[in-house]
Amino acid sequence: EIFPGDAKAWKAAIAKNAETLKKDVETVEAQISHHVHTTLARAPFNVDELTMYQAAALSVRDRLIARWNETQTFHTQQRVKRVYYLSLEFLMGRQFDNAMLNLGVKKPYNDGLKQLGFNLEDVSDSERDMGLGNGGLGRLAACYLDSLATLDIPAFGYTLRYQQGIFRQIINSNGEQVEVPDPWLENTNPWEIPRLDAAVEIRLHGEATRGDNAKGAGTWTGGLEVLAVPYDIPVPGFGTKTTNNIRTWSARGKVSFDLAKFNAGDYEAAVREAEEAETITRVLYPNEASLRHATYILVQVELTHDFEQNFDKGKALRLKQQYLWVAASLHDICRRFRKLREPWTAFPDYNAIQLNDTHPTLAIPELMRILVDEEGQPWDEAWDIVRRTFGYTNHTGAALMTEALERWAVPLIEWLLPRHMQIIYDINAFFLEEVEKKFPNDRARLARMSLIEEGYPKMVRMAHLAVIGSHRVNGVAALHSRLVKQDLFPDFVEMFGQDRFTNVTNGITARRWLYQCNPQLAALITQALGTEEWILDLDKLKGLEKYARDKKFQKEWASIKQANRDRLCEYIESTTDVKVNRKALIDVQVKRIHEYKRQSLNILGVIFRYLTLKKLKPEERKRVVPRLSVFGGKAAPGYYMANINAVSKTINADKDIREHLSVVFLADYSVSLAEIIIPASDLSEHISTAGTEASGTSNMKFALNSGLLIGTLDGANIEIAEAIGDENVFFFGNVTEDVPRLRRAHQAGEAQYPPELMEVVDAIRSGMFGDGGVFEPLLNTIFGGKDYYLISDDFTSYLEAQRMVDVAFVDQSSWVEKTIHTTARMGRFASDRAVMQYADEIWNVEPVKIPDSA
Ligand code: B1N
Repeated sequence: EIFPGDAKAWKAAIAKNAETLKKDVETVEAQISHHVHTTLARAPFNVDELTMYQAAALSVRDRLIARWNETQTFHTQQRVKRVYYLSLEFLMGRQFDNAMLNLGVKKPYNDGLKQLGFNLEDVSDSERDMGLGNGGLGRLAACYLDSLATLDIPAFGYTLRYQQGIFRQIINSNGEQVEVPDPWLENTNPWEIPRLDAAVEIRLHGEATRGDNAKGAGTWTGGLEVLAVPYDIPVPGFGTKTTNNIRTWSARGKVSFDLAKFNAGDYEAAVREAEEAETITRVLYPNEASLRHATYILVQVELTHDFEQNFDKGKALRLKQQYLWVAASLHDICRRFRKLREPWTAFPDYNAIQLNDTHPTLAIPELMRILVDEEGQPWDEAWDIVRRTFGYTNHTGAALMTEALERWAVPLIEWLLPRHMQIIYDINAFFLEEVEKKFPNDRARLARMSLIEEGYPKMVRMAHLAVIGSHRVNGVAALHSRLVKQDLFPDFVEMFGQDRFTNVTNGITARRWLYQCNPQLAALITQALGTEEWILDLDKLKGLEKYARDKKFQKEWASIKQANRDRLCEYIESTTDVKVNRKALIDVQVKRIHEYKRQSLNILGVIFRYLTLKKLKPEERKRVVPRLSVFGGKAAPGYYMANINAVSKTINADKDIREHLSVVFLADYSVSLAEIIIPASDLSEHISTAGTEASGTSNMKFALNSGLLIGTLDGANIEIAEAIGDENVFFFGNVTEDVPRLRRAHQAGEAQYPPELMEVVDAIRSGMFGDGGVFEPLLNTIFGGKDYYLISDDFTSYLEAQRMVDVAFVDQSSWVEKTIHTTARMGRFASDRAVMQYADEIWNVEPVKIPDSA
């Protein structure tokens, strides 16, 4: 037994306490009122919805923690192998509704709150999104954590606890984006448990030495020590006891913990140092592209060792973030491993670490440093342990690759992490020896494969380090994984063989993205299938196929879509000044705003539709399917996007057209806004230039919620169409293989611009949408002699695909049939499937059921 003191007393106390976790309404009410009165110190007359949310959330948290404790205790006792998912972003959204559903307590909370005079939905609306991510990559991490817990796989997520998550987006009166800070921690966060006692010391800068032989132990001393403080977020599985953990690290100055060193003279310097440390986790980087650009600023500065002066500060801070996170996480993992008292060669039998893109690649030299310098392991054995431990997922769209791959300046790494730079050089030297052995006298190949890119300054290619330090590299959709091998790492495929590279197509959790966000549709599905099993086995949706042509079922299906549409329209009317036609086809494009995703193609298409409608007589217009175009998404700060709002302003103000076409831009797209938009969509746009969107995951969410897709042959669109049938997807545009030829044609000045596009451009230039200047940046990307993303090449086929949508929508019964088939065939895009594939093919881990008695 593991209890201190009297085990019998402990067990009785635990049993007594367990009564406070019972699921009946009375217990729930008692627990809520306990938190209102005690934890939050409020009297009943002084209770508002926010207080009620906090109290209810804290009582749900109590339930989570109880399960979390049982899970962690059992995992430790059973010495299980754990998965560690290292992701710089976890875009969790709201937790309250999700936690209640996964725990199976939504009904008593609903009833309990009602009896206490509150409405569950209004109370839920007080929760702020946990916005610790930018977009697809961060949300994927959140879906995977949900699946890992649901599948009973022991797992930890590791990330940073940013004080400011992704910025809040406001649209000003010029239609431009204004970024304002996201104060998500302002009301305190009931979902996290601070572990102030478990802080980890992290060294930065300092001096390093190499060992006395090429593979010997080195040292790293001096420099600055900062603290990483863990805050844990429990992640409950659906319908299972397993409750995994996301450990988020918060940077702190060390001085405030070390008063002895604190003499009066040093006070200000000490405070400044603490400030500097805390800056590390102050804010989430809102995009990668601006960082890439910053890489080149260094080329122009004179190189001295005073990097705080000369190096781009933002850039250095990002590297500090990456290192603090990786070092704290590995420290944690190694501490847990040491308790097992196993030899280090057994490390990969207990730990699988997944690198979510190259952001955590410093984990590779850091684990080498721990093994060789601190644990005295021989270099070659350490390298073998490292490779067996890590897996690397690449998320980079192929056509962007060369510029989008992460690289760090050697002088910057030398300045911040001198020992790691030595280790990287040594890894590189031994690696290039191997390459030379296998491909003798091939200098060009050595230069291509080297971890170091020559230049001024030299750069470390993080993707190469991630590839050689992992036993498996995967892309995130079939097409993307093929391009990763062909275009990105062909030399590494030759070196290590095909088997080192694989595909795991992304997936989404049906708990959040159907069961939670679309309760009416979920209820109809359960009723039709006679069971809720589909929530855990999404392939069961296949059973809906037999109702696809059933008129009564179609009617119920369509009326749920209408209810979801109404809800979105109410949201639009309450947050914008646009009045919308409730019968309009809702055509949505919501995702990060980025040139390669081509919101521009969509908006130019909207203008073409407008011009076409203007040419029709009123009675002819009535025969055209009415449309509501919805846009949403955050842009990188400084990226110009006001043109969407300029178009919407003109169109929505046109009384003749209003009923047939309206355009809205919804500000501040987020996970919780997605939960309103996605169930309401009839059509969604996934229209990136072929070969640029690694996968996309919102395409899966829309299809699962019975929306049809218009898209290019890119990312996961291809596999979705394979699953649900080509006849149910509106494909258009050039394919990946065409892209290089078309780009060359633009560069050679041989490209043709279609007349429909010229008509749209003429309308813009006429001032129809206000000052044409708003559109100049957009038009320059198309006509400036490159059209890199091939807007002009895909425009005609895009319009044709949109015409097909109109034709299909007119026949409502056949449209609804398509949407039923779509939902029914989406099973393979469950994150449960994706996670099982990682577990079998990359991590080699097994589910561990937490027993009831644990
Ligand atoms: O990852 C998603 C994919 O579905 C998307 O297609 C892909 O664009 C996205 C640096 C990224 N790739 N790279 C990033 C995010 C933040 C950052 O700082 C890169 N995100 C993606 C999931 O696989």
